[in-house]
Amino acid sequence: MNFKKFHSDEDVKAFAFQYSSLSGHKESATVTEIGDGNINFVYRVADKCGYSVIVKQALPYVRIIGEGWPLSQDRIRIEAQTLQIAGQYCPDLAPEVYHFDRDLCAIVMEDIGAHQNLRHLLIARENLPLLGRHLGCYLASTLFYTSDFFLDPYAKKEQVANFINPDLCKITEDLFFVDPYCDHERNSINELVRTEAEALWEDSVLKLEVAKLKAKFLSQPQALLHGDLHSGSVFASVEGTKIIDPEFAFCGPIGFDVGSIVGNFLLSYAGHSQIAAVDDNGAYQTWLLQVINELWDEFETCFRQLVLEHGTEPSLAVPEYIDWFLKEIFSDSLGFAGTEIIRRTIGLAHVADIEEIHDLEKRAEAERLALSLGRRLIKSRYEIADVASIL
Ligand code: SR1
Ligand code: MG
Repeated sequence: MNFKKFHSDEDVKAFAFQYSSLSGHKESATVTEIGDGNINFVYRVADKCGYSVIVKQALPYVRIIGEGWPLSQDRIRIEAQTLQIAGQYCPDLAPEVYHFDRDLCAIVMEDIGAHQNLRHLLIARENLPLLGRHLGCYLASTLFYTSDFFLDPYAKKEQVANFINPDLCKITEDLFFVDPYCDHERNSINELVRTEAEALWEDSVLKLEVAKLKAKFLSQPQALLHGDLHSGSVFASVEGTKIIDPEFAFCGPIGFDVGSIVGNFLLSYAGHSQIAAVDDNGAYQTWLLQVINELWDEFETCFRQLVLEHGTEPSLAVPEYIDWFLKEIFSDSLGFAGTEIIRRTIGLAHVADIEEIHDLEKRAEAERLALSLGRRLIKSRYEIADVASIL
């Protein structure tokens, strides 16, 4: 394979110093590889004054697998441009991109070091008072401003073309909608829940609903999605929230982004159902549900307001249409949340919220809850009228 790779810390430093405000001698700067994701290489470069930036490089394969799983490097261009669009509409909620280099397939961006990985925060039962509202606001803004409600029809079609992302979409198409519904070799199934997994493979009503959701994913370019909005793509603190890592971005169904993150809160809920070390009488689980409630409420209110105040397409700004549209998005979100929950429980990529339960029987209980929640969300998504009904 012919590609450019940072071969040493010196290469990473040179790139970071050239395209950021790092100062002082390069020699005294430090480079730490901090990537814990599946796909890319991520470094923090810090100068002597304590200022730091993040460098991310995409190689033409999946990091954790190697050259045996090739992947288009165009994903990093897609990530840089998606971050820039998010930065335009919600500057406080996305890291700033300082430079994107097509040749090196690398980005230099703001270090959001004061924030921590949301998945770890949820496992540690941290309360984040602004989280739900921030996520709802991010979703409403990024999805409204990249949809037909706002963009001129020519610009919208250009956007669809610019964010064609076949390799990354194919990962989602397989891992979300195919593997968990059959005995696929990529699946990773706790033997204690094999019977429950097999029950899903036999459930033809469920498979029909999953097919409908997949068809939406394949053919409904409603807006530019983040495309992989799980709790590892969110960094948070008590004061702030940053959404990172949109390399799976493409124009798709809005409910996919909303549902992915809602699914992750419910996975955390399932995990906490079995962690008895801290007996809080379910208070943390109640907080997780409250976050989902706030997220949806903020998303709905904000999206509606954006359509009414900034919508450019009069035929879509009809109040009854907006009501209908948001109802559809709600049902889609529940369905996609269900697919995220199921694929993270018996598919390839599991989540620490459940995987870190060391007692195998307890882990299996959490997995059973996740599978039944996921199944119910997918099958009953049109009967669930509002967030209160899920809660
Ligand atoms: C091989 S990629 C597995 C998962 O990691 C990414 O973050 C996406 O969620 C993908 O499905
Ligand atoms: Mg990622």
